[in-house]
Amino acid sequence: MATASEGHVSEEKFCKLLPKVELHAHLNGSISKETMTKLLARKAHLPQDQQPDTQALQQWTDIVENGKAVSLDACFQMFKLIHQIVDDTEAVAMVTKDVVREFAEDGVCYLELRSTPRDVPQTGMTKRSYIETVLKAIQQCQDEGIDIIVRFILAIDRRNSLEAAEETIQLAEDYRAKSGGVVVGVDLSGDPKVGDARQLIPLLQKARTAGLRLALHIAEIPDQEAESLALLNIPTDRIGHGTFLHPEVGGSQGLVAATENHSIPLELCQTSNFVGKTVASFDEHHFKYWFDKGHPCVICTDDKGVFHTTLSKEYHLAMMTFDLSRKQLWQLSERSIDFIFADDDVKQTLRKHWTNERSKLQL
Ligand code: 6MZ
Repeated sequence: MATASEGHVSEEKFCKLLPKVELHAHLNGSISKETMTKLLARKAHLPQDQQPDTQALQQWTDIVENGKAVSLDACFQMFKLIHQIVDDTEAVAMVTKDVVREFAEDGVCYLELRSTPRDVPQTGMTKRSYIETVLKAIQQCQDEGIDIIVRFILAIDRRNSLEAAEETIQLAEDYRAKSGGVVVGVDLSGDPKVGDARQLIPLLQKARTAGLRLALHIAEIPDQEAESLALLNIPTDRIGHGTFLHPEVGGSQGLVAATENHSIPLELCQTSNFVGKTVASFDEHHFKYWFDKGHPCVICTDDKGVFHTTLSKEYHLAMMTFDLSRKQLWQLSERSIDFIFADDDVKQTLRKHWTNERSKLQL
């Protein structure tokens, strides 16, 4: 795990040295520029009409690097493009190892990666080989001494069928046992404009009863009151985004009450929401609403590659936007340990590490 050095350091450096927990990171959204270059090189031999749209990738990168907002629809176009490039187990292995290493280099001590298992018949990749490749890559990172604890969440894409969701949950149950607890839960994500997640509720309840934890995207866009309420009341174990839960942005007191009654932590991704244009400016981010209430908030990246961010940058952004002290950032990162899906032994290990690091940061 990253070790803090002593002395007076800049706020940026402090955020990097701060031991951190990342709970909302989509594998294929987290691909760095360096890894993307390697992935594109693997496709260079293809005939022109089968080449990935590098121009679209470049345009996106230019816009996001300049700090501009785009749209949520454009984000989903990017994922489509990335999936065309990450289409075999060799690519999945490379991506997983690079992403884990990069989070570790950013001072992340515990990472929950989530990803949607995919079949690609042309390359022979199956959902099972996809999952096994990710698990093997995580193990290899550990064998190589990369100092980070990693857990894996299988994602359901809301675009896909009920049968596909059922299969993912079955796979999660299966690999939870086979992986010795590395697979910890199920995510529900994908384009929030597509489908109605209420049809998935019996399946999600069954998954939870089987011991899987739920990290569900809820209220990422406005006007989803009934769906959001139903997902909150399963209850979900964590909320992805929750941008439109509170009344000030068109949510409702009922949604806030459900979130508070079940004490459900929110995974908050500032840059993602700004670039996706679901929040108009950083200071209007719903972090403030929930943080001011003292409600559990976890700062996360969402898609560090697509949104050109890091977890350190997200902490720094919160610090600057909401005028948080170093001590408050510390408390945010330390409290995040309470909301991880790994077992109590891992929580104890992390808490000890935080205690050891604290004095080095002069807090
Ligand atoms: C909803 C998102 C997302 O699964 O192939 N994903 N779903 N909202 C978001 N906010 C921007 N960002 C990423 O990673 C890419 C997939 O994660 C989900 C989408 O389903 C996307 O296709 P994996 O590793």
